[in-house]
Amino acid sequence: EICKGVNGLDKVVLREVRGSSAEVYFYGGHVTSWKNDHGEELLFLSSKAIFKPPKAIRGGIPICFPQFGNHGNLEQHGYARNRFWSIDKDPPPFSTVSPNKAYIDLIFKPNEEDLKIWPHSYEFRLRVTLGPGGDLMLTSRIRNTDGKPFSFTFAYHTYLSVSDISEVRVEGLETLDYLDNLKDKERFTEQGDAITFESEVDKIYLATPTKIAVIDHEKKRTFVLRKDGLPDAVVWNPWEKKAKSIADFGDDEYKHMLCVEAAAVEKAITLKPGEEWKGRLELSAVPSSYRSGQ
Ligand code: TA6
Repeated sequence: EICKGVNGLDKVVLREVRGSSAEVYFYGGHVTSWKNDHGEELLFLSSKAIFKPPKAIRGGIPICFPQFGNHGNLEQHGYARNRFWSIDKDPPPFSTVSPNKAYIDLIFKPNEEDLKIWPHSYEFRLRVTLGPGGDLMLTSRIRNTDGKPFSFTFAYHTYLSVSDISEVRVEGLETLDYLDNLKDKERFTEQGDAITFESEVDKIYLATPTKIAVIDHEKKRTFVLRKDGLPDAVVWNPWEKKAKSIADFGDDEYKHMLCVEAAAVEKAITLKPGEEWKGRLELSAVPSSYRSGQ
């Protein structure tokens, strides 16, 4: 249902019969909550998140579009997360939704101000779906409604909630190449076993598999990210010093979050007039008996 969220900003609450839920703010098309059927919050949201446009909400799943990062002429991560979206009343047929799922269709189109900073017109449709088992799915469809081609980079900047970052392991990115954002985007190759965390990490993994597992040892919980149309994956934890320098990040909150972001960064996506791109992210949280190899 549609209701008032923080600071009176409108949000949509999706509920699923077995008790799982999700919340999406019209501001930014921003998922800020995803709870399992025990009511446990699975996404990280900073206690200092500022729900006040034009500042992006710190946590949940910010949408980075039309640019990921700051290597372009736009502000960091583009502007889709800093705009108000609306309900998409006549979405083109989606092939992927069965009736027993709770979902909302949002749409964003640039206004003349937006066109001044990024001179391309498009329609960005976002469907957020809560599946029968409590899985959370985000499907973005971006159509070029301009007279000329354009290119963009993209990320679902997902903040996962973890009990203790030093007890978290990521499987699925072993041996892959990555660009290290902390070393001027220099290219390296990841070592051969699961990734663990003991300091700041800001890496853009390239040509990643469709499935990535994030294992929270303490909670005996594994997040499984499945993605489509998004070849890269960004892994970010600011650690203590960087977190302290971010105003809307609580001092020790870095211990309880990990960003694993399904993204298209290394190679920008180009759309010809009339063409549409689709980028899907599916999140599930399963008991840790799960092995990513399955
Ligand atoms: O996704 C990692 C990253 O690019 C980091 O470099 C850090 O800047 C993070 O995004 C947060 O960016 P934001 O603009 O949301 O503060």
